[in-house]
This record gives sequence, structure tokens and C-alpha cells, in this order.
Amino acid sequence: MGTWKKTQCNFCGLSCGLEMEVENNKIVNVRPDPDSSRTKDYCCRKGRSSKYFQDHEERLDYPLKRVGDHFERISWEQATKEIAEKAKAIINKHGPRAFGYCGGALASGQGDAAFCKKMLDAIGSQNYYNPIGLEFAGNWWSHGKILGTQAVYTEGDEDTCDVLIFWGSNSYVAHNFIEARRHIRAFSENPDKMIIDVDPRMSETARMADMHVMLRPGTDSLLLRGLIALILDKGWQDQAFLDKWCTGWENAAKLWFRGFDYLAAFEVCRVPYQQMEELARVLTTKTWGLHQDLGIFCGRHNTCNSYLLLTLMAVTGNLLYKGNKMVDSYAARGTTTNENDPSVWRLPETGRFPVLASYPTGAMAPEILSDHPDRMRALFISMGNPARSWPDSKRVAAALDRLELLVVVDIVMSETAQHADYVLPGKTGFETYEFNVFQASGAYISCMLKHPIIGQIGERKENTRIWFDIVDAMGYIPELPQSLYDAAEKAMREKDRIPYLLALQKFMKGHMEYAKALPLIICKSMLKPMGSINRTMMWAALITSPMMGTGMPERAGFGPGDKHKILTKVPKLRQMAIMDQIFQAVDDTPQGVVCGLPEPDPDKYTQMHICHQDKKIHLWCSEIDQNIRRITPEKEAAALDEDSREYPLLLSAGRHADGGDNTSMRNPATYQYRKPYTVMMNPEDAERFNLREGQEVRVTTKGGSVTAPLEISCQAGRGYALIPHQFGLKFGGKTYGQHVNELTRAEDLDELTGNPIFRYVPCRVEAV
Ligand SMILES: Nc1nc2c(c(=O)[nH]1)N[C@H]1C(S)=C(S)[C@@H](COP(=O)(O)OP(=O)(O)OC[C@H]3O[C@@H](n4cnc5c(=O)[nH]c(N)nc54)[C@H](O)[C@@H]3O)O[C@H]1N2
Ligand SMILES: Nc1nc2c(c(=O)[nH]1)N[C@H]1C(S)=C(S)[C@@H](COP(=O)(O)OP(=O)(O)OC[C@H]3O[C@@H](n4cnc5c(=O)[nH]c(N)nc54)[C@H](O)[C@@H]3O)O[C@H]1N2
Ligand code: SF4
Ligand SMILES: [Mo]
Repeated sequence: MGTWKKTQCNFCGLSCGLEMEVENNKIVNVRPDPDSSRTKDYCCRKGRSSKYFQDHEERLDYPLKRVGDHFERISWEQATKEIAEKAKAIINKHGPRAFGYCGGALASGQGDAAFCKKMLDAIGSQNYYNPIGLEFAGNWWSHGKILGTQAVYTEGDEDTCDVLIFWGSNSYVAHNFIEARRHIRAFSENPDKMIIDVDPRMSETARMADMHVMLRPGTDSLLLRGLIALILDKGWQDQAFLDKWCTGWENAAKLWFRGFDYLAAFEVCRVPYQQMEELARVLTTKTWGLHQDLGIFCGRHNTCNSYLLLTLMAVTGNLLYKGNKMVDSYAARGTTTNENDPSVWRLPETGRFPVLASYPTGAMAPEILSDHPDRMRALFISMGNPARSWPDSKRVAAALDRLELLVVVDIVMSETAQHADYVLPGKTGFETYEFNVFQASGAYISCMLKHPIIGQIGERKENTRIWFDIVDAMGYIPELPQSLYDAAEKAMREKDRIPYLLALQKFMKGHMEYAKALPLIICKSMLKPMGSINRTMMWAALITSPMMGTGMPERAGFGPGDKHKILTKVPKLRQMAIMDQIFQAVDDTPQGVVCGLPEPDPDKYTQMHICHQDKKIHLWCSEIDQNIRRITPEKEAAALDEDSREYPLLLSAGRHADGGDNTSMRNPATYQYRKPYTVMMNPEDAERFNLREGQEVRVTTKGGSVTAPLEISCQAGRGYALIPHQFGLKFGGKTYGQHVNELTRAEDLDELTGNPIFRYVPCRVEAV
């Protein structure tokens, strides 16, 4: 018999509450936590599979250094010293543009993303590559233009809407919002509620829908342009909402929608007009909430897709109103990056710009492989597997090999780690502190801090602690006075960090030259009493939260306490004291705490979430104008047919299939009793190409070719083949399946933001 401990899932941003039975330092059982502050007795298969992820023979226990063609065990002291010296020498010779970080993951651990961005700031480099540049770039850029911020995003609120729309999102399998399956089932069973699914195939989610719009793959932008034109033509738009909240609408309506030939557009999209009229009527008469994902984010014209969906919300009065809410978070997900600001770096070779500080992942390999003097030469990677998960993996591998210094922190010898000069053993979120400050739903903010439930194994270290030790050895964190360490110790002992904040403020006043290193100074002084960089980063994120002063903590019952008189005189410090109280509550409560409630007044809510200075929703944007205008029935029909002779099918390169979690679920025990690695194809296509169930087939694209057994299923749309995302991983010396990014190309990126186009890859499938 082991001991049951409360924790949260490690595998996606939702952080479902879990209880784990731990015996002999191993997870032996997992069940959903009924007391969680965000999920009630709910988790998915990934969370339940945690034990296969945590303990297996491939876990790394010691630091490794490449010597010739193999790796040798070295000490932490040697690793830290050598890496710091080599990285520093490269920066001294070529400047900070030669240095970069990639990874950070948007999974349930945001410690790496939070710390490593600060590490780059201190070094003076903007080379930050995060999965933002691989799925959200188009969406977050559109939020920046329309709402004035890239750091938050909108999502359907199932508590307030009558209609749930899944657009390019297979949520029944992906569980990409809180208690997804539970909500989908409830909507499906309730005769007063409705589910609409827009997806070119009969996905598991589409099967539960009341209306399935089975559009031709890659035609979402064309469909959306037509749909908005149809709404205007009928006069069904929410004019009161547009007049009250929006600006630029007249321009957008005149140049993009009025007079647009929507009948021709629907024909190219292969959707019946009657269904579009019905859809337009539902969208303009009911409260609806949207869940969109990779069908939109990684589809053709993905930035236009996101921009037009936000426009559709505004036109129907559903943006930041009724069904679509802002997913707030106390921890800033980053700062909005204005690509027109001359101080923001353009990538030297491709000229690409960052969104929310993160560059397009597809651009990284071409940049490293270029001969530009400003190219990246030293790279640190953690919580990411670019040689497997990023577009054009062969090119990524070649780029990693070209680097003068590559350091990878991982829990296994990943496909990326295999190319490194140093591979350092990280901990999982079960072995150290980890935090996730994504909001659970539009209805509340709940914060959680995972505490370690597994004791020390081998010489594994917290990822961020590894990076901290290296930047400290590089000399980017100054020596601190003993008084600051003492203040930190006392603050943690007394569970009140206000005196520490005052001591820190005093120190910084005399040392303005250290301003860029402030977060690292906090980590250094707090490290001993906190025992963890992640735990410190969570506290730092809370006390610098952009949500301070919004009244959210107070509505959830949090106040500053009455210990310090100074709090009544300094409003900013008072707000920080409230966040400090929240930190304490979260730190004391492993199941998480509801610590923020949104503004209840709908008008004030909308007002608060519009970040443009004029407090208006901006529906016109000159940067996207030409892109939208080019999306016409004629041009799209020609572009969609362009490759069809040589590549008669389309490939969804990387369905996020059940049981997997990108490349984290490496252990094949996760898939026992299943045969998940296949090419899925529609029965009519199989007949057309004379292929049989189970037969080995070859899939060829412009990027490369892989083989897999054929699975014939009505779940695949006609003309649309699918390969799962999470294969091609090594375990126990064997590689399971082939990996889908051997089929994708670095040049197939969205024209605006550079987000990859994984869901529209022309291909052919033949018998081997
Ligand atoms: N089990 C499991 N769950 C996961 C993950 C996992 O690997 N496994 N990964 C997690 C992560 S990181 C993410 S980002 C999410 C992804 O979650 P999803 O985005 O839901 O995953 P996909 O399987 O890509 O589903 C996208 C849907 O879009 C459809 N689609 C394809 N092309 C088009 C198109 O042109 N237009 C439209 N409208 N739809 C299209 C596809 O048919 C598919 O049903 O899942 C998360 N959850
Ligand atoms: N063709 C194609 N490519 C895709 C997609 C697709 O649909 N098609 N989907 C894209 C999407 S949506 C995403 S989000 C990305 C994901 O791409 P990445 O962000 O690169 O994530 P992973 O590939 O899962 O790599 C995560 C790495 O972190 C390690 N790791 C996991 N958990 C821990 C931990 O707790 N501690 C430590 N130290 N390490 C850990 C894992 O071993 C793994 O090597 O893939 C993208 N790539
Ligand atoms: S939905 Fe699944 S993967 Fe995501 S946090 Fe919950 S249990 Fe984990
Ligand atoms: Mo993702």
C-alpha cells in the first residue's frame, strides 16, 4: 500500500487535479481528484497514464557530454562550468544575437517558459522560439490587432452559451478545454443546446454534433469571408454591438464583405448554401461559444482564419460578450510584441518577426543554416523536441548539428538531445515544483502550484535550476548583499514577503544597471528558502501580474492583510500584498485555489478586456488587408487544385490522437492493446487507389516520404488522409512508427505570421 497524494496532471495547460498513489518513490495508481479547484473528478487518458511517463528505463539520471560519437557521464560542476565558458565565449565573439533558447512548452509546466525568457532578457538576446510560434501565432497576432493585446485570447464559455462550436478542433479526443468530454456529452444530450462542428471529416467530436459543416480542407478563410458577407446581405449583423464597441467596421465591411460572391465561395468550399444560411441564422440569434484548434491554427491562411473568426464574433455581438470570454491569467503569458517597433529584431535571413516575443519555429532551421554573420550559434533547449515536433525535422536536425554549442535539458535522450553537445537530466513536474496559471474557464481564475511527490532520483535537477546555475556561472547575475538573503529567509519563514520586497526595492534603487536581471536576482536571493526556481517564478509572476488592480482577487475574497501600515499609502504595494496572500494560499493547497472572479457587469467586462487605448475593438487592419482580399472563389479554386495532379490527396500531418501527448508519451506501454500508428483513409479513396486495410503504404509529400499500415475509416474525409502526431519515437533501442515532420517543409508557413501549415499537406499514397 502506498500513500495517496494530491497533484495535477503534467500533460496539458488544463492541469486537471489528480490523486496519485506513491509507493517506493514510484507512481502506482492515478485517479482524478474530486477536490480540485478546476476539475471535479475528471481527467483524460493522458493523465491516467502518468506512471508510464514517470518511471521507465529511458529516463536520464546523470549529466552527459558528447565525446566523439558517444556520450560520457560527467559531474554537474564540470557541465555547468564548461557550458558557461563556451556560451560566454560565443557571445563575446559574435554578440548576443548568436545565442538563443527554444522550448518552454505550453503544457502544464510554465516554469521553463517564464524563466528562460528572463534569462534571454538578461543576456540581451531576443532569440526565443516557443511553441507559440507553432500553433498560436496567427491567433494571438489577430488578438493584438483587434483587441490590442497578444497576451490573452478568447474562448467559448460553455456555462453561458447555448451553442458550442468546434471549428478545426477535435475536442472530444484532444480534451483541449476543461472537462471537455463532460461538456460535449451534456450539450449533446440537452435538447435546448446545440453543437456545431466545422471539420472536413467525421471526427469523434463531429459525431456528437447537431450540425456538421463538412467543408473542403483548407477553405476556412473563404467560408468565413462568405459567411460574414451573407450575414450582411441579410442584414442580420448585431449593429448595436458594432456601433457601440467597434471601429474600422465600415472599411472592413466595404472592402472585404459587401458584394462578395458568397454563393461562388460556398461552392468552392463544397458546403450547401442552405446549411450556410441556417448556420448564419443560428450565429446571429443565439449565444455561441467557440473552441478552435489546429484545423484553424495550423490550416491554410491560418492568420486570416483567426482574424475572420474574431470578426465573426464581433459581427454577431459575441466577442467578449455572451458566449466568448477572455481566458484571463494572473501570470502574463508574455508581452505583446509590435513587429513595427524598430527595436524588435527581425530574423536576419528570413526577415520573420515574433508574436508574443516568440519567433516562428519553422524559421529556426533556415536561420541557423544561413551564412548570415548574425546567425544563431549557441542554443539552449528544454521542454521541447524540435527535431521531432517542428516542421521539416530533417532540416532541424541539420541545423542543430551546425551549432557551435547545443545544450538540451530533457528527461530522456529525445530526438533533439541526440544532436546535443551536453544532455542534462531534468525532473518531471512530479519531482519538483511546477506551476500553471492558465485560467480554468471564463468563470474564474484558479491557480495551482505542484509540489514534488517523488523524492530525488539519480542526479536529476529541476530544469530551471539547471539554467539558473549556468547563467549565474556566465556572470549575468550580480553578487547580492547578505541582507537580501536574510530578508528572503525571514519572509518565507513568516509567510509574508512584503519586507523582502521592500529590501529588494532598496537594493535595486542603488543598482539600476541590474534592471534587466531583476527576475534572476529574485531567483538568486529566494532560491534557498524557496528550494526551487519554479516555485520562486510563480511567486514573481503573481506579484508582477498585469491583472492586479482589476478587482479579480478581491471578488474571490483576497485582501492585503493588515500587517503593514505602508500598504495603505502605496497602492501598488497593496496590490502586491494581495498577490502575496494568493501565493501563500496556493502554496498551502495542493488542489489549487479559486483566486479570481471576473467583473460581473457585462459592459465593464468588455471595456476592461479591450486593450487599445481608444477602448474600441479594431475591425480594420491594413497589414492583413491584401491577404483577405486575395481570398476569392476564383483564386482559391485555382490554388486548391494546383498540386492535385501529382498529389491527389491531402494529408493532415499530425492528428493529435488518443493516448498520446505530442512526444512526451514515449513509453509504448501507454499504447498497449492498441494499434495506433496508421495512415487513415476513407473507404472510397482506398477503393480508388486499390488499397486494402492493414496493407503497408507509402505516403509521399513535397517534403519526404514515410510508410505505415493503412487504416480504412469513415472518420477520414474523402480526399483527406491522416497520420498521428506522436510517433517516430525511440524506446528501448526501437523506433515506434515514423514521424510526421519528415513530411512537412520549413517553407510551408503562413504568409503573415509564419505559423506552420500542418493540416494541409498535398500527398499521394501508394502500396509499398
Ligand atoms: N490525446 C491527445 N490529446 C492532445 C494532444 C495529443 O497529442 N494527444 N495534444 C494537445 C495539443 S498540444 C494540442 S495543440 C491539441 C490539438 O487538438 P486538436 O486541434 O483538436 O487536434 P487535431 O487532431 O489536430 O484536430 C484538429 C481537427 O481539425 C480538423 N481539420 C483538419 N483540417 C481542417 C481544415 O482545413 N479546416 C477545419 N475547419 N478543420 C480541419 C481535423 O480533421 C481534426 O479533426 O490537443 C491537445 N490534446
Ligand atoms: N506535423 C506536425 N507537427 C506538430 C504538430 C502537428 O499536429 N503536426 N503539433 C504541434 C503542436 S500543437 C505542439 S504543441 C508541438 C509540441 O512540440 P514541443 O513543444 O517541441 O513538445 P514535445 O515534442 O512534446 O517535446 C516535449 C519534450 O519535453 C520533454 N518533457 C516532457 N515533460 C517533461 C518534464 O516534465 N520535464 C522535463 N524536463 N522534460 C519534459 C519530453 O521528453 C519531450 O522531449 O508539436 C507540434 N508539431
Ligand atoms: S485534459 Fe488530460 S492531459 Fe490535460 S490536464 Fe487533464 S488529464 Fe492532463
Ligand atoms: Mo499544441
